[in-house]
Amino acid sequence: MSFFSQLKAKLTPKATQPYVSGFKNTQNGLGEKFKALIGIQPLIDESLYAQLNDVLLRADLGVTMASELIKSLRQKAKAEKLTESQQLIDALSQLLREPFIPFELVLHDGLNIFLIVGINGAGKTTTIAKLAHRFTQEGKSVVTVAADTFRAAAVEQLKHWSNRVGVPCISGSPQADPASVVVDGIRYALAHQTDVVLIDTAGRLENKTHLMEELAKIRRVIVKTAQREPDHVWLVLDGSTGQHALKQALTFKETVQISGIVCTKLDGTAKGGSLVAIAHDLKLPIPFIGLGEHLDDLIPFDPDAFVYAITQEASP
Ligand SMILES: Nc1nc2c(ncn2[C@@H]2O[C@H](COP(=O)(O)OP(=O)(O)OP(=O)(O)O)[C@@H](O)[C@H]2O)c(=O)[nH]1
Ligand SMILES: [Mg+2]
Repeated sequence: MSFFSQLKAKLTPKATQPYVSGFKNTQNGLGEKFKALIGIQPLIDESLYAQLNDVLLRADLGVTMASELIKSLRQKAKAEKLTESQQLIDALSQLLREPFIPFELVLHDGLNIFLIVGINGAGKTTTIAKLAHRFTQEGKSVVTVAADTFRAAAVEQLKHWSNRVGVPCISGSPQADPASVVVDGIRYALAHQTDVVLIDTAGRLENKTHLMEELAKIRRVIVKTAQREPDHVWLVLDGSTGQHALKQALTFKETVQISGIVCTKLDGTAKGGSLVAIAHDLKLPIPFIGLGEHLDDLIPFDPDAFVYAITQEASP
């Protein structure tokens, strides 16, 4: 049974719908191109590999990931004695699925602590609003913490979203030490037996050492106040920047022990292929992706639906 047929058998139209519309542009650059190649060149030959490499690069998988995939593809073609281009593309789609680490978000009893980090404008605050909305709908109590104290507007933005969702927002005085606001937030959540605390942090560039150290400090005060590690430290990446996002992520991962990636702004991008490289290089799960600016536009990431959506045109 081909990989495509296995995917199709597993997925429902409801599960694939947001992926098919959200990743339409990525599909145009990937699945559509695969389909065209199969049409022109039904049998595998050397030039097919070069053309596939080209397609992968254009879909923003990055040079390293693309050449690794082509290498694995050659091995697979040899081992399985593949002759038709259709078979090769099917094998490639399977390889695109492999780097994704399974993830299921399970909230435990007691306080679940989420620390959200990332560079300026990646979508941290919006993601927190969307998460607060999701958890509230699941019947959980939520509190947000505005530890982005650099800009008054940042605090206002989180307060505004929290109001809309109907959850309390803990903030400090302007220019307060972000770590002290985090302590207040955790204490509040513990005192009120809240299920989820979502901590928003200021956007920072990964090359600004003192700001990265500040994140490490925030992590330490969480441990001190809550008497345990945060449950989730998620790095929010702007998916529309493709390979750029990946470079930032590596530094964040070293400084604050990131446990997962939320990739935003994937709606409309042609760079969706970068998700494969992100999963492969960072070896971290992708719990959620952002496919729009509304509260409902954060969806749990389903790697099967993703690979289906970006390659479907090439399936027989
Ligand atoms: N299209 C789209 N836009 C998004 C998505 N997520 C966030 N945005 C937009 O991206 C912009 C920046 O989002 P914020 O949530 O303010 O980003 P931030 O990381 O908190 O930014 P700073 O606090 O300045 O570091 C806003 O205009 C959001 O509406 C998404 O999934 N899709
Ligand atoms: Mg923000």
